Amino acid sequence: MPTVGIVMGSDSDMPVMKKAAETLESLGIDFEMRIISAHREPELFFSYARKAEERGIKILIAGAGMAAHLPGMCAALFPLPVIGIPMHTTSLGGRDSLYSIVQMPSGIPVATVAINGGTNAALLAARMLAISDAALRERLKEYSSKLEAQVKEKDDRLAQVGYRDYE
Ligand code: RP5
Repeated sequence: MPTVGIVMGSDSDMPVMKKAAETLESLGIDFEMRIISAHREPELFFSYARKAEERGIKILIAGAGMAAHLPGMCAALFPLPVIGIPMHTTSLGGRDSLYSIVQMPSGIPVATVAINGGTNAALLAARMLAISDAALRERLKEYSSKLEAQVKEKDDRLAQVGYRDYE
C-alpha cells in the first residue's frame, strides 16, 4: 500500500519527478507514480485525487509546468498535505509554474519547493512522515550526515592542493 502518491501532468515532467521517486525509494518509503493531466483528463484526475485518502495515501507530491493547476487542484480534493514541484519551462523559465503553484489563495495550502525540486519534495514528504516514524527519522539523519561528509570531503581536497589555510 503506497504512502505517497507522486502525480505529474505530463511525461515531460518525468526527469524531475524521477528524482522524487528515487529519493523516496532510498529512504524506504512506499509510493506510487502516475501521469494524470488535470486539464486533459479532468474526470480521471478528479477520481484519483478524491480516492487517494481512502486508498491510504498520506501525502501527494504533484509536479506541473506552465499554468500549473495540478497541485492546487490536488489540495482542493485531497485533505492531507500536498507538495508542489514547479517545472522549469522554456518560455518563462519556470516562473510561470512557480507562481501558479506557490500563490495558492488562503484556505487551500500547497507546500511549494524550488523549480525542478524533485529531491526536496521527497525529503519534505519524508520529514512529514517522520513526525510519527522514529526509524524514518533516523534514516533522514543519516542522509543529512552523508551530505555533510560529502562537503567535508570536497573541502579536504582543496586543503590537499594548498588552498585551505583555516581548519
Ligand atoms: C503541464 O504542462 C505538464 O505538467 C507539463 O509540465 C506542461 C507541458 O506538458 P506537455 O505539453 O509537455 O505534455 O500539464
